[in-house]
Amino acid sequence: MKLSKYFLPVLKEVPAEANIISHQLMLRCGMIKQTTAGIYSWLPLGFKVLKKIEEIVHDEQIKAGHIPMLMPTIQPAELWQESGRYDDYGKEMLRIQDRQDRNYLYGPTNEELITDIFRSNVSSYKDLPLTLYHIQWKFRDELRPRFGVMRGREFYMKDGYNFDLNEKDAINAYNRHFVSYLRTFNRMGLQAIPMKAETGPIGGNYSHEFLVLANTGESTVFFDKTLLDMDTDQGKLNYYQSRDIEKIVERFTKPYARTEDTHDENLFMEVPEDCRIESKAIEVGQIFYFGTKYSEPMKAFVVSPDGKRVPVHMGSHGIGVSRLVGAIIEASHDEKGIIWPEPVAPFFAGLINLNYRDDECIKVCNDLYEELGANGIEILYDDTDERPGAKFAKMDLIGLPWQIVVGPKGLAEGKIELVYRRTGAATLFTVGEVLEKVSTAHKALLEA
Ligand code: 5CA
Repeated sequence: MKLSKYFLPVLKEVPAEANIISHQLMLRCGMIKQTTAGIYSWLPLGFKVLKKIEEIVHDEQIKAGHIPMLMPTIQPAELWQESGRYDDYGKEMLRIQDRQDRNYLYGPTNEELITDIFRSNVSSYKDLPLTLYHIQWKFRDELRPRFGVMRGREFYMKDGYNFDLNEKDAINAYNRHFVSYLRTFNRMGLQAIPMKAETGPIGGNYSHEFLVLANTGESTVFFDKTLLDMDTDQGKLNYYQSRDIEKIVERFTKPYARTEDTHDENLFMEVPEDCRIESKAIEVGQIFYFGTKYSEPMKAFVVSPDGKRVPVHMGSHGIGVSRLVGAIIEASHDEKGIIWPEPVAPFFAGLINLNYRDDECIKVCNDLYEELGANGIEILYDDTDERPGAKFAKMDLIGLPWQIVVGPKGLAEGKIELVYRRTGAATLFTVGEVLEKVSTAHKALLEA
């Protein structure tokens, strides 16, 4: 993409309404624009990151054997009256009437809708286990929307729902989600720690939240430091070897780790003092097992192997896809701007032409742009007539993993500069060497 043809409305000033770094950086980089309180437009750069995160979420869900689909944002009130949540959910639910005065709502979550789809189509244990998921916009009329996309009113969420014959199978599904979530966040460069959590308006018996440590986080967490040293990339897995998956869950749930709501000071005191950590954190995902809470009132029954009609056991599993954009920035930035982990970076490299009037610079930049592009590498080429200082500052701000800098002085010696944004390390190479280094780094990313 040539910057002269792109839409990247970078702001010079720190916007007054933003008081945490991720929100400031997202506004300054022209990633989002607030439409009204807690509702944002995703501008091209932000939209690219959102889609990269979404792709990783899909990939790991499909690897775990879960099936993607898409449900609507608007749901009929009747389904929520059946489960009893239409009245329970309170003011966070946005209620809507159509021209015939029929009641609808903008979905804050989808347990009822998916249970309705299930009961209309599945009636035998032979069709289980089944896990369906979608990634769709949600609306919750939060009392205090704040911190940009971190606590929006409209937000993008992955929500998955498992249907199983009994509690044991449903716990296997819970464990699959647990392990797939560890991997999902790991692939985005995040260390998300699973912690025992309260179930809130979703209800149920067990729940874990996945939290990324950050002093701007809204949750308070208490945990054993040894969790920070545990590797969340589990290598190749067979998700249907239930015992193997369960062992991973056991390993991660053994050390003390709880959110404020479930915190037990006496148990926490049993953790050696130098391992006790209390911190602020951002909740990026949550999983629930709630048995027959929805299937019983909504009559989602299957015929069991011994011929009885039994309500299915269910759980639901969410990832805050839009919140993750903010969480990743909170975890990965410096005083100059964002430092994108490669798998979610909007472009793999930025290309800076220091003299837009110099024929040789233009030719080298165009050749690099064409050749890297032909190798499937996304490049943002700053071909504008801005001054070099402004170009450097902009590239640092938007934080692409690599920067390629082409200027007349270097070219006179046959060299251009390659900068690694995370460390700031800058080295002079020939054009051929830069092509090779960037292509090799990109290949490593694809193979990871
Ligand atoms: N039905 C269940 C699981 S699908 C559910 O709704 N879970 S949840 O309430 O925990 O939401 C799932 C994830 O969505 C959260 O972990 C959080 O990362 C994200 N989320 C929740 N509320 C917001 C919000 N107001 N703004 C941005 N992300 C949010």
